[in-house]
Amino acid sequence: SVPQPNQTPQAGALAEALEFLHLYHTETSRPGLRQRQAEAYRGHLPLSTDELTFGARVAWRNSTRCVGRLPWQTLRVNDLRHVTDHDGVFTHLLAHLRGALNGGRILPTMSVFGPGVRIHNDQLIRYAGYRQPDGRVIGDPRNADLTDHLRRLGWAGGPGTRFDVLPLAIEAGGQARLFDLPADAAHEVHITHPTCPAIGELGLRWHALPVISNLTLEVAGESFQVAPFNGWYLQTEIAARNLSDEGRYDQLPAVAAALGLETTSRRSLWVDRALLELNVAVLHSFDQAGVRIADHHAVTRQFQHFETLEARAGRPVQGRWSWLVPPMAPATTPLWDRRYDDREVRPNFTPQRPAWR
Ligand code: NRG
Repeated sequence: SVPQPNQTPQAGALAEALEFLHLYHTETSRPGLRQRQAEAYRGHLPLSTDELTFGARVAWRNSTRCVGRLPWQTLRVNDLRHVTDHDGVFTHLLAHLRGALNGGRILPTMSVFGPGVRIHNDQLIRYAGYRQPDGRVIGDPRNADLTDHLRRLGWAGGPGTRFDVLPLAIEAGGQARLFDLPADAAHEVHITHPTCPAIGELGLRWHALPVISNLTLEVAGESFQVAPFNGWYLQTEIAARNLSDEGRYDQLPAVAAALGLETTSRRSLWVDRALLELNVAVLHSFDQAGVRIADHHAVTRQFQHFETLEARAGRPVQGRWSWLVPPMAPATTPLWDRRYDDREVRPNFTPQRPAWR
């Protein structure tokens, strides 16, 4: 039986460990629950690789903000808890990036590193945002603070384009070092449109892999601060937000001009037309490049299927509606009329404060 958690953090961690072991042994039908729980009571619970892998997959399954949870059981986990030095971490991150890209047939992957390591970048692949004297930013304004930070760490800066890939700042033993990503590890897709060449001439691009590196993996009362993971993009993330938001690349006016739209009044819906064609362009470009990407119609239907499978397994699904519903044509997707319980359950991912703030 599971003890009542009391107020101390250790007791909370113990209760979480016991609960996790129960979940793991129930869902996987592996023997040995009693023995593992006894070990947890004695305060000695290094998770096995199999337990860690299961915990990471369930953390994905429990991610209330993720609409792409259907393939949660396919997550590959690299157990690198023994890796705690700069060069070792970088070498394994390169292997992660290349293995996860898999020639475009992206494989959901996580790499879990050992204690004392931090990655200062919030995603492994990020574009620089260079602040100009007049306050404008060349590149991705979202990464302007990170870019300033990397400069303070000694980065000389890139060529100064809108799409300069930032180096990684890897911290180990309290010391941060910078590592440049080779082009093949930061694979990119050039954005073209199937029928409007002028959109292709805007010089837009995006990287193939979203590798989130600022969430702590919480499993069995343990916190893994460096557990970068990726799935594949949903086109709205790139086309309806990163390239479109006024505080990001702000490309809708340029796309509208490429389309030859009259932009004097928003009432002409030029914003919507440009947004739609940019979404078409991103899907087209990733498809042409052979890089896996989801679209909001398919992924929301897959999410419904995930809900059906979870109900069949007797498990409730938690979700945050505002994150699950896409920022394109939301009412045309099956999630529009739904309501979700937004409770956070463990195992899960928790946001962390940047190591450098
Ligand atoms: N919107 C962010 C990425 C967030 C996570 N999205 C994923 N995750 N698809 C962006 O860079 O646009 N994933 O693990 O696949």
